[in-house]
Amino acid sequence: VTVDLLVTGARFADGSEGSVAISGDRIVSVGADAVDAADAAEAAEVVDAGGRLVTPGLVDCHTHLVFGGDRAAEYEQRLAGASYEEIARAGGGIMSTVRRTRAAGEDELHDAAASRLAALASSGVATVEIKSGYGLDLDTELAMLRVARRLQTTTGVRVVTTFLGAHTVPEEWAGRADEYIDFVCSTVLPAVASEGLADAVDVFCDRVAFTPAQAERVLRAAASFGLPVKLHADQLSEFGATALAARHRALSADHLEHADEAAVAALAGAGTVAVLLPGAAYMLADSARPPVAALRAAGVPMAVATDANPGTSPLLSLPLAMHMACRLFGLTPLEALDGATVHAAAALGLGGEVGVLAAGAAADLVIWDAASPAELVYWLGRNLCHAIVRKGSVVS
Ligand code: DI6
Ligand code: FE
Repeated sequence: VTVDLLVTGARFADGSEGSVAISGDRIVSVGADAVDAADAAEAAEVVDAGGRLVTPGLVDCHTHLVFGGDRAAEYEQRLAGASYEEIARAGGGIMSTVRRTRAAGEDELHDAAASRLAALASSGVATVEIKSGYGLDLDTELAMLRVARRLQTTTGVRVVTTFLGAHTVPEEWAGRADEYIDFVCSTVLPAVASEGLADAVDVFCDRVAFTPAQAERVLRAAASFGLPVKLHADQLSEFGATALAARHRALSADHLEHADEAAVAALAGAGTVAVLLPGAAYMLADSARPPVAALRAAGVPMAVATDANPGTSPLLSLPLAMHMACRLFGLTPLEALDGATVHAAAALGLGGEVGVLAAGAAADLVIWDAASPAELVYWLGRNLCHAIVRKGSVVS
């Protein structure tokens, strides 16, 4: 094979050393004997990592990056003691972002999201999932997903899209949640599916949003279009959502601050990834914690994501989310790194394609100004990316 890019002097997360050989946009070999001397001599470009930690490009498997406006004023109210749920019930919260998103043009949505995505990418993210859910009408939900798709072309970050039409009951459907679910299932989702705008479908299943019965209707509709599902599950209260995700063999069940042990066992049996979102627990100053010890004991893969959104997690650094997953939720540094790479890829149905350093995988990697996963999650608010390779090219 022709080696287009050879990264030498790499230290891997397990402490071993070696190189990564890349041909085109694919990794061709990894490790101590990544390439034979002849191929290495002919490599078009060689980058010496100098003993630095080299990991797969990070995968942020849960974000809401496309939205209008921001919620800094609400955050100020929360700092003064108002609760997230009080603000939401008074017409703020998700609905206030919905109003701003509906009022914004597609270009405006794109430009604001592109700047946030640039920040996330500079933190080491090569693959990002982006949800809709701030449109909650046909036109704006489609617009959000089109913007998300366009971001892949304009930023070079791989984008996976998720339809979250069931994020909250919009004000024009107040008191008619079941009818709104009908509309999502029979009008919006079919349009999303026929335009190929979503790679998966998600529902916010919690006491401020939709019941398990309502969520289940959306999950069934998604399955009828062949789309995989995931759930915002048991974030604010134990609501049966984690168990529902397992029953539907969801790709992931996300949040889980209030998930119980029986639900954890169900996740293990279903092969569903638990996505931990410490940024939201931090911003909400919520003391509830996902059942990490039970997840670990049951062998449920744990991903870590930013949940980047204007209300509960305006977090644009995945390494900072990894730091929080360790400090707040008790993950080990290696678990946090696996959570932002291999398990995050699985949560998107992209296992083997991204989030791993292995022959055949996408040639996305990060060279860190750190020697170990521990050092990566130790620094706070310092960008440790030394170099980023995406699709086989050094981008910074
Ligand atoms: N859970 C969350 O943390 C976000 N969405 C969700 O379903 C919050 C979204 C927001 O407040 O804008
Ligand atoms: Fe979320």
